[in-house]
Amino acid sequence: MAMQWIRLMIVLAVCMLPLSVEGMVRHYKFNVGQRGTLWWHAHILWLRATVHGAIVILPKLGVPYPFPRPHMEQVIILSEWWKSDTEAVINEALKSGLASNVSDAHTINGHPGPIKNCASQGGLNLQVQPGKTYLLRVINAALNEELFFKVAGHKLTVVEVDAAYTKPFNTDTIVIAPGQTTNVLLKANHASGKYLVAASPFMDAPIAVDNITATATLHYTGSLGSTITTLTSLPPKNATPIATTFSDSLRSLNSKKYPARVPIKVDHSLFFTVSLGVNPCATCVNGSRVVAAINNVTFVMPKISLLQAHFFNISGVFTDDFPGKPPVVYDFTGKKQPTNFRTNRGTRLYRLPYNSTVQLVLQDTGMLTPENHPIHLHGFNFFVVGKGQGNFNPKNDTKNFNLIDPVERNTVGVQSGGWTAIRFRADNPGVWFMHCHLEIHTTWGLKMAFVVDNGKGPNESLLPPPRDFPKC
Ligand SMILES: *[C@@H]1O[C@H](CO)[C@@H](O)[C@H](O)[C@H]1NC(C)=O
Ligand SMILES: *[C@@H]1O[C@H](CO)[C@@H](O)[C@H](O)[C@H]1NC(C)=O
Ligand SMILES: *[C@@H]1O[C@H](CO)[C@@H](O)[C@H](O)[C@H]1NC(C)=O
Ligand SMILES: *[C@@H]1O[C@H](CO)[C@@H](O)[C@H](O)[C@H]1NC(C)=O
Ligand SMILES: *[C@@H]1O[C@H](CO)[C@@H](O)[C@H](O)[C@H]1NC(C)=O
Ligand SMILES: *[C@@H]1O[C@H](CO)[C@@H](O)[C@H](O)[C@H]1NC(C)=O
Ligand SMILES: *[C@@H]1O[C@H](CO)[C@@H](O)[C@H](O)[C@H]1NC(C)=O
Ligand SMILES: *[C@@H]1O[C@H](CO)[C@@H](O)[C@H](O)[C@H]1NC(C)=O
Ligand SMILES: [Cu+2]
Repeated sequence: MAMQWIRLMIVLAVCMLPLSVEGMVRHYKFNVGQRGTLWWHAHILWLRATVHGAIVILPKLGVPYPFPRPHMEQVIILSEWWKSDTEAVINEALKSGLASNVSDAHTINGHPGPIKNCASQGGLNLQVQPGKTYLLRVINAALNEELFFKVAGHKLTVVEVDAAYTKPFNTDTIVIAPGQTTNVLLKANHASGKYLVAASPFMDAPIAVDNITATATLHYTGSLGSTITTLTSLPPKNATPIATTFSDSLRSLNSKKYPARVPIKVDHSLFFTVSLGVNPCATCVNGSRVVAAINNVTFVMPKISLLQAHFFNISGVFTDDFPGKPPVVYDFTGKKQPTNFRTNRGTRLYRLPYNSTVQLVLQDTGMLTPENHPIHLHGFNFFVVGKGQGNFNPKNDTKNFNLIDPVERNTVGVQSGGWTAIRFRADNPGVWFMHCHLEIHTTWGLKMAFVVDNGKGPNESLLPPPRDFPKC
């Protein structure tokens, strides 16, 4: 619960930086209810391009991993290199109403690896010993790009995503969206040598991406030669089958010790379309601007925080009438899209009673273009109970939901021209954003929030803000 105010304080601290807080130190206290790899990042403007880092939460002392203990662990943060100030990039895009520029390179732990027109010789050089197993904690911190991640000559065993254990499975390639984390075991099963590590973009819509592959090295101790084993192939950027196979392989561990507590009874059954759109804009290049929306609502950021408005009962900041269904039903993923791409603008939230259960079907549409959207929910983990191509069919698709061992996570890709169904229990009171983790889409309004009411007594209620909470 305290997490709510912590997030808000970080946001406020960042928004006040240019004014007066330079040099100020804040201390945050919170209980950690999870373990695994998570990350922290700025949530206003495009500051998270550089304001981010890993949070590694180890199991309780004496509690082993549910997989063989790795010899060593390594955090791997995938991100982007921008020659321009990212604020200039998004401001330029908002002024023109068009898509933003893409980054200039990708990075692995801050380095792109040797690329054209870049003097950087440094880069991650992961030292390994033959026969040993390593745990890589991979985080995608990029603003706008989903990534493939591979290591030449080695299989990766996925054991955890978004700080939830998975049934282990082997893969050549992991697919990771902004916001997601993936822990993999890597067995150093060669005697010697150097092997290429690579991160390259995944985009299966006709949308520009930064197509520069970031590289690093896996280096067997004592291998002196300069030859490096490269990858025989990198996935093409539109390698949908690789992405689908990867996401279809993910399952909760669902062991006795780590059960998957999937809500079986659903209190709120919601259906949200996830779309791009176009609204008029007199000063924009085309007389219009590209926007994005959930159920045709382009989210408008309020002037004061939603959590403050909720806690202090400040009226006029938001309404709690977010539509639980699309206002117009059509063939969402069909060729024939509405000719009118306009959206409504609003600061509308969906209200949930404490401890109620939610089933949410996220449906991509073909407005402007179908596209993969990594949707992130704050405040809760959810279970991905189903997914598919085309339009969600309640009769046929619900029957095939996995309610036994669906993957548990906090960010899930809604595939291009398809749907994804998630379930969660609203047992964390407060106001919680749900948004596309592609920063450009969030900026365009692809977000909404749930307001979760208090339950009974202090344990089920939102904590008050700390006394020294800065007032904006
Ligand atoms: C975006 O890209 C265009 C074309 O390369 C360039 O002219 C412009 O300066 C870039 N904008 C920013 C903010 O870097
Ligand atoms: C990468 O993108 C640039 C600019 O969009 C394009 O000119 C180039 O051909 C692309 N390269 C590859 C390997 O796809
Ligand atoms: C908007 O303007 C850009 C750049 O001038 C152009 O490429 C694009 O086709 C235009 N889009 C629409 C919907 O008019
Ligand atoms: C806000 O309204 C609720 C419900 O009426 C009330 O219980 C609560 O005390 C109010 N909070 C504040 C800070 O006024
Ligand atoms: C979305 O809302 C706009 C503005 O009210 C309307 O013109 C448009 O038809 C709506 N589109 C859909 C798909 O609901
Ligand atoms: C939430 O609901 C579940 C299922 O109805 C129940 O078992 C659990 O005790 C409830 N939790 C709280 C904190 O009320
Ligand atoms: C649903 O399933 C039934 C029977 O399995 C099948 O006849 C029907 O075509 C399916 N409908 C859709 C929309 O897929
Ligand atoms: C609140 O939680 C604490 C710690 O979990 C527990 O000791 C206490 O009994 C709970 N109080 C109520 C009213 O449930
Ligand atoms: Cu998106």
